[in-house]
Amino acid sequence: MEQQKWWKEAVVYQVYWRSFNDTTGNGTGDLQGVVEKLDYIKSLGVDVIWLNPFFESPDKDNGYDISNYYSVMDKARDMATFEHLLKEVHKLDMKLIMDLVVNHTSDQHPWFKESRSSIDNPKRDWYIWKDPKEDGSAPNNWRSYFTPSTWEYDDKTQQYYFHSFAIEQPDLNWENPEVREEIYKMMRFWLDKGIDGFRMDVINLLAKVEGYPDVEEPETINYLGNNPGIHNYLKEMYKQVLQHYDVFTVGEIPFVTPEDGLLYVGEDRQELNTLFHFEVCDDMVQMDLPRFKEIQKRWYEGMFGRGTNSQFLNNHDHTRLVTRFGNDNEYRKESAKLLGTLIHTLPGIPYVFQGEEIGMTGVDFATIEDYQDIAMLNKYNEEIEKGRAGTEVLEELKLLSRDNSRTPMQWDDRENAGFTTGNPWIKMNPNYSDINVKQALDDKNSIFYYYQNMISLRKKYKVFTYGDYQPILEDHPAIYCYFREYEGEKLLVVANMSDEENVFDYLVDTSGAKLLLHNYAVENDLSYSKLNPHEVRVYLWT
Ligand code: TEU
Repeated sequence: MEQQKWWKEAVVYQVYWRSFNDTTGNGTGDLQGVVEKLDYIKSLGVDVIWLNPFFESPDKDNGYDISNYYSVMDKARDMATFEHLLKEVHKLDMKLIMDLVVNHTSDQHPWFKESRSSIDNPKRDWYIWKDPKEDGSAPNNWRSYFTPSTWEYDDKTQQYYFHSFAIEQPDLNWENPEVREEIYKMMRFWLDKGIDGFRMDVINLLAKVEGYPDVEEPETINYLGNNPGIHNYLKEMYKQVLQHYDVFTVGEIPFVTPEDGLLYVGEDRQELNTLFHFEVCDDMVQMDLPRFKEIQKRWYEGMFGRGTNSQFLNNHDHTRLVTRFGNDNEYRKESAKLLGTLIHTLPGIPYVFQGEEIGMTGVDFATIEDYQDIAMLNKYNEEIEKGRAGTEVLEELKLLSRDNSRTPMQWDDRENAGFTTGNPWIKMNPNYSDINVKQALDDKNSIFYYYQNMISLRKKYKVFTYGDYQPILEDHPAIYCYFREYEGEKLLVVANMSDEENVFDYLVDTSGAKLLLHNYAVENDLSYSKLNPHEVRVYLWT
């Protein structure tokens, strides 16, 4: 019988604070802005807030380039405000997890400044330095997430340093025990302040491929992570830090199969509690239902009862779900409710990205100048340097641009949607006059109230959390349908993921069941009935 844990029954709300609520008028959200919206977050029924990085940083990659782990970025405000936020979160009986970004630091971090100052500096080995090849070129042909090469040459010491992301984000050398001890000390500093856990940034990139050999296909970048030695580091981190606190950890774990995934979160592994895998968000550009079903089934079979998965379809790196995986136009509300229902009824811990609960959409800025994300701008420049036309490259990069989910939160229809009285750090999505929290709270049929009700049902019935997973109509190209069962509770989820009507050609007696959730008025019995475009229904037998 699966062990019950508080975090297994949690629903997590992700707050990208710089785009959430600005209380100073400087155009960037801040931690005080989160404090002022805690009642709103609480009213949704969520349990845990995941706060993106707010540490001191030159902000080249929106805080994922940290220059001081012990202080709060001015834009976010200060340590006192963070401590106040944490206290207020706990007062509302919620929990707060923060981002742990320890695969790399900023190149402005004093550790790196020391490391690059000279070959024999005591901190040289805190980062990864290699000599050039005989012809002066980079040590190997690896590509990084954000640049054509993972290597940046340093004129002063005539060596290359390694970076899995931007050149401003040099990777720490986790082989060095001093580095690991320093990170564990930092983790204890924040845990002793009372935080409830960590979302761990690309945590399976810490171990590198021995010898850094050239690879056949640099474009895949999967050589960056899931390498031998990673589990030694995570076991040590658990032993040295995590086991001493009642905390929740979720690892961002790219490039893994369910079997690999279990090595990170298996209940007997003493490493992490849960993970984000990226078979959907990294590898499936738009909704491909047969593939989505296959991924969900394989991860369920690979993990169920032994490790805990997560369910998400967007975050600060991945385009808003209704735009990428649904229909953000004529069926925006229905589609948003349907996709939300999948996230909250499929096996795993559900994540809500700020604005998802009101059906915010991706954005279509006119020019490259409107985009801010270093990953997109780097890719744009790389393609331009190849001689390609700007307009063509821009169109190509728009759908998956990370800025799609980073436009400011839409609170109401005032100027700048009530996000700021200043000039927003990134342009607003012009549809905020129609799509905003005020409008959603005034509409009893809104996506907000659907999410609120769904989350309360998830709290009431344990089958949502601990139920098994029995897919049916597995070959249907447009209808996604599955049962979940747990201790006498049985759920049936039926979703028509198409702009067209589809017939539910399957016999199921729903007479004894309760219709828990639906996004259309239901006039007919389910069996062999016509489902409307993007219609979803959830039935429960007890
Ligand atoms: O993201 C890593 C990243 O690039 C994700 O977009 C990707 O989907 C995932 O790793 C699977 O490959 C993290 C942060 O979320 C992102 O914002 C940072 O830019 C990046 O790490 C570097 O810290």
